[in-house]
Amino acid sequence: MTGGSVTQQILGEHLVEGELIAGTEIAIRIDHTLTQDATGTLAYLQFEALGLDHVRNELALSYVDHNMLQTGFENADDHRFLQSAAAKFGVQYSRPGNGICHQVHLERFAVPGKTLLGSDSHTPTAGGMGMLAIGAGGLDVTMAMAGEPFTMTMPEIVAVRLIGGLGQWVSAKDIILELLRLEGVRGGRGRVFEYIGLGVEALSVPQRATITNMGAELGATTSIFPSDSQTLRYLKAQGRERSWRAIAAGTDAAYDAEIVIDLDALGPLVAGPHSPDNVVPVEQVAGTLVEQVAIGSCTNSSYHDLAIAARILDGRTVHPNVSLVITPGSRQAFLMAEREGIIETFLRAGARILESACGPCIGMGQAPASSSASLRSFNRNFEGRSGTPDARVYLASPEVCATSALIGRISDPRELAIPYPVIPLIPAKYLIDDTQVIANPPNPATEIVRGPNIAPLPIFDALPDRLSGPLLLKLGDDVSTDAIMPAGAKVLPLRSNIPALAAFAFARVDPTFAERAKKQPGSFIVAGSNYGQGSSREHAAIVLRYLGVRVVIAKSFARIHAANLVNFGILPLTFTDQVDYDHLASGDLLDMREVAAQLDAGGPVRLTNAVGKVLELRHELSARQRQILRVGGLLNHARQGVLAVV
Ligand code: MIC
Ligand code: SF4
Repeated sequence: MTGGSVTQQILGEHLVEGELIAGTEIAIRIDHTLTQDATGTLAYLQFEALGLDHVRNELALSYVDHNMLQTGFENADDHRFLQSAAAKFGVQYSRPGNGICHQVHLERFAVPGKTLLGSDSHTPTAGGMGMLAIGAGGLDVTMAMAGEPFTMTMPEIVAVRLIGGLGQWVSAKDIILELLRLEGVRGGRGRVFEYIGLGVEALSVPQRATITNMGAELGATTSIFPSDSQTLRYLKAQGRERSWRAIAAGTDAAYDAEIVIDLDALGPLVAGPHSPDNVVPVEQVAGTLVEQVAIGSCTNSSYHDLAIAARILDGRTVHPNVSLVITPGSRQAFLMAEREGIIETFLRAGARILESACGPCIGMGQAPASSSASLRSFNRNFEGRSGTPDARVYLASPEVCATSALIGRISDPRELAIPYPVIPLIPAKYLIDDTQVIANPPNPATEIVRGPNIAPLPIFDALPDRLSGPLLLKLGDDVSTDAIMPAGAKVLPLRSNIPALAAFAFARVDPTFAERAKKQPGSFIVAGSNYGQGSSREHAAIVLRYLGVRVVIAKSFARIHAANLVNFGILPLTFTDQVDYDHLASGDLLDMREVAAQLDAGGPVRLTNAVGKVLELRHELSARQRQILRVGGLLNHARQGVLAVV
């Protein structure tokens, strides 16, 4: 068969501009969009600001799954805002309680061969279905809903060849943890991971989705599996076989690199604090006391994940010092678990069952006890993300989590004195009930309902020709967006109120930051490699811009965050010579002249530091991005008549 890799085939079918040459700018047509509530409010405020009366892409979904703890009016107001915006613009609305966006999209909407752009970094989950699914900032998703193509740098395509088969007690989570061990959190920058080889065939769609989901932690543009008989089986079980088409890499498929993982040789793995790539075999951390175990999140909360955990817990009770919390990934998984006695098993074992939502994964409740260890089947363990600054969070498969909950220490499930539970990877038929998704034909007459916490979008000015100001903060490598703009139960309710949210920028890194920034507009930030890794939250760019930050200089940037900086008019620059990082210190006054001309010239961008030394920096901005920056951001750019479809 010819046709190139799966990635190339789907990109080729959706290509609007450019060529599929790695490192060059391409634009692709987007079929599906998804937003979640924590990024969705801004996305729909921005859509409203474009002045369009309905979404233009094939299928737009608005999920509510993050901001679910209603300790004040803010989150409920946001839900009401989202529901009314969805009704007005013709967006389907998945109600709170219906499940985590990625899990529900996989179950009920994902289609092999189509493209999906989502305002959440784990959007590539749908790659488990052979869909080309990419995470992006909310404004990029807004533009896709406006029918605009999505512009990105064509990634390299890396083949991940799976050979052999998973042994007992070894799970899909261990495959992606192994890749994180091999490649690290920067290993996926500018790359797509495409899974090939005989080891792929035995993996079910939910297993594949665990792998593509956590590909986000590699910093990858996306991850994808072929669409094959497993995909058909899954779609049939979801009553959606009509959405199936076969997509396989052609015999001529050429990849930029290949990584081989021998599944026979894999054992259970654990990522230790505070990074998803801090991966070791379970034996190395076995014995670590855990006070909390959490099974859930968009990585590992499928029906099968719940079923296997229940079989391990069946007839036993969790260790008295362990709080076991379970968040089923979707209402479908929850209902099936309830119907089949899985929920009863959990309850009898002493588990605490939460609603179908992100919950503890984003610090929306269930913050662990001070300086304790929490073991989670989730995808991220950045410092402080759990809501407890000194908690140590470990990541592992549902099998390791359930076993450890019984023993009270991180434990190897292979040492359990029970036979390996054999459970079909997917049921013959899933329980189908789409009543909690409101299909909205566009109704421009609908009034959008706004609560008092929904603030107007800030208005940003154009890029001045001289940028001079203080270096406010100098940071190290791998700074996550959780460090830039924390989430959690206290801060997330402010997501639709940028002035209030801005007070928390870098709060865990430097509590004086927001106040200092406000007083010194035109400021700079300096960071090491992979600045802005992790989430897609554009708030991590908007609040900085709101506080007057104009330039971020880093050794390198994470893809989504770099795009978000441009979208909100912050200039991302990199060091030509990495030692120049050492020539900059917090408090330095920096000066950059003739900014637009320097950017357009394409050569080094010169900046003078505190002692008059000229540093040569670089940018990787396309002509389109320079134009966006010049006018102060993508929203200004779109409103100035560049939007093709209006
Ligand atoms: C996350 O896992 O960090 C989030 C919360 O889902 C984010 C989105 C957000 O910050 O709202 C993500 O992954 O993009
Ligand atoms: Fe939600 Fe956590 Fe998944 Fe983010 S990683 S979408 S917070 S479950």
